[in-house]
Amino acid sequence: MAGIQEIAAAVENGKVKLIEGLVQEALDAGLDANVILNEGMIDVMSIVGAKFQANEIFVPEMLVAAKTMKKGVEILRPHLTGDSVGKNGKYIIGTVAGDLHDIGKNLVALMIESAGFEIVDLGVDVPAEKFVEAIKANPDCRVVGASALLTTTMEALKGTVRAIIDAGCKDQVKIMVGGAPITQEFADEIGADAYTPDAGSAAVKAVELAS
Ligand code: B1M
Repeated sequence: MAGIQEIAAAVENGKVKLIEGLVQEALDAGLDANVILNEGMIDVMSIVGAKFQANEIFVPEMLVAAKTMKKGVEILRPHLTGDSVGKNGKYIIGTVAGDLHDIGKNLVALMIESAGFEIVDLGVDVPAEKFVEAIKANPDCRVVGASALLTTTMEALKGTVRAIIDAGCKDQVKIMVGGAPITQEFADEIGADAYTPDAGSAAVKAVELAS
């Protein structure tokens, strides 16, 4: 039976071909999907990041670990989402301009979907104007989320919030921000309505802001 440690090792070492089978085996054996996600995948990405910072691995290894995690999350997806999709309206989400990281953004989207939202995912490297266009094209959307993973893209996050405010969209939507370098202080400084540190708390906050 595949346990958390095998899954964690597969993600860390980028075993893309093995991950789906390992995750399925763990689920079949009764392991909780949230435990697999948190301990077998999210925690491992911190280890991968630390190894990258220490020059023990490089971008290709980081990329293949990310790909492996994404494949694993797809197997977990049906076990993490509920069946109430859309009851809280739409939620627009994207990673800001210049930033290609999407694992965290995708997890936030997954949790928010499971909290009853229909997700409009703009993807990665999203210019501020695209957020504004999407908000205007979806008048039934009441919450928008923007993610930034690099200290260098925190400015783009600031620009995104500014663009949404300047376009007069604040009567329609509340703005949520997040990502590893983001803090409550920064969120307040740039005029966002909410900051949450992780996907679970983002889903709780989204429901609160939509109601
Ligand atoms: Co990059 N990378 N990366 N990377 N990468 C980091 C972020 C880094 C911390 C690694 C390190 O040095 N330790 C570092 C940033 C340093 C800094 O800015 N201070 C870094 C760097 C430097 C880079 C490059 C510049 C490397 C290079 O090319 N020399 C480059 C930049 C590319 C670009 O974006 N322009 C780069 C590239 C990449 C890959 C493409 C190889 C790959 C991304 C693949 C992908 O996402 N599809 C990658 C990866 C995998 C990482 C690490 C290892 C893992 C990121 C991750 O997925 N974490 C990362 C190290 C780390 O995070 N420790 C690192 C797991 C994920 C679940 O967590 O994304 O934080 P996270 O999301 C969390 C919360 O932040 C929060 O909830 C999520 C789930 O709980 N959250 C929100 C996120 N968005 C939210 C939105 C919300 C609310 C909460 O509301 C809307």
